[in-house]
Amino acid sequence: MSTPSFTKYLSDTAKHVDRALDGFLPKEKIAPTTIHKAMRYSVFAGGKRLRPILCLAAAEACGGEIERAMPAACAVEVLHTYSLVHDDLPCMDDDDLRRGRPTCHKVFGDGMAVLCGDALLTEAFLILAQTMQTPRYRMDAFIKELALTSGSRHLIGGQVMDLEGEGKSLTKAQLILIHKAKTAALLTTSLRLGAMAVNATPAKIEALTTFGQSLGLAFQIIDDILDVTQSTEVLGKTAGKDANVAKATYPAIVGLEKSRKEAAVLTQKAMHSIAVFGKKGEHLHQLADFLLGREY
Ligand code: GRG
Repeated sequence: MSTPSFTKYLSDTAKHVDRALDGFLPKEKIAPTTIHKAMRYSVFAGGKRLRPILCLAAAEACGGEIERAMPAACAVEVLHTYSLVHDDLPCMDDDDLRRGRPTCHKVFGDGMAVLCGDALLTEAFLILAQTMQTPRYRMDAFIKELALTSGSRHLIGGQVMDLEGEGKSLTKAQLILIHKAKTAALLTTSLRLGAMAVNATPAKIEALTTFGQSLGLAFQIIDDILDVTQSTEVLGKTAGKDANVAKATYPAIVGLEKSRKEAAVLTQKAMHSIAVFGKKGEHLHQLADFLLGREY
């Protein structure tokens, strides 16, 4: 259950991230203006800012100053936005609605949306490169962390498996592999980068990695459930999409009830792995609880 103070924490942190994103991203008036308008249109479309919040909460759990993790927090959100812009293209998931607004290609055209995604991906690394190095983690460690997660081994690899799996009946194990690559990897990296930015010990990074992997899978199972149980208006993206394109989902493979139970078990597992942070990990703990109960 989300308390009023946690709801305020979420909205204050999202606003804090938005101000930082505004500072990092090229202004609309910079030429060529269309691409910068498209980038800002997509980034400021009203996402939950889950990845940056995880990044900042991880820095806090490790006892660090959250401002140190802000470039990493903005970098993961910008990279996430690129993946959404490209995923919505007609040659991918072909969607008209994202974050409650017409998708980038609907407003700016397909060509500009491809370039917008490319520019956001590149911009994410430019933003990440503004992180202050720490005694344990030099700049190459930050860059490698994000590059490994966003490349063909994880994010893009997950999309490849997803595309190739369309219309086929996948096993639960195959679906878990896709969910881990497409979703859990970037959530985990968000946490790891936040911890690295405040010079966390390898043991703390390990605990956050376990947390992210379980939380990420739970998050995607909930996403699959919401796709069948919620309306387009509430989700801000087209509901029932997965079933329409015969995509393998958790509810389709194991049923709704079992999906809910598995998400709850994974969330418990995630919470258990951050017990080592004690009171400092409270926001991470509340986030896991909030994500399990989310309705959009
Ligand atoms: C590189 C094209 C390309 C794809 C990579 C990440 C991805 C694979 C595709 C994006 C679409 C998708 C269904 C991703 C799964 C993760 C997920 C549920 C994303 C939505 O995240 P939220 O709910 O979105 O945090 P907001 O809009 O709130 O930020």
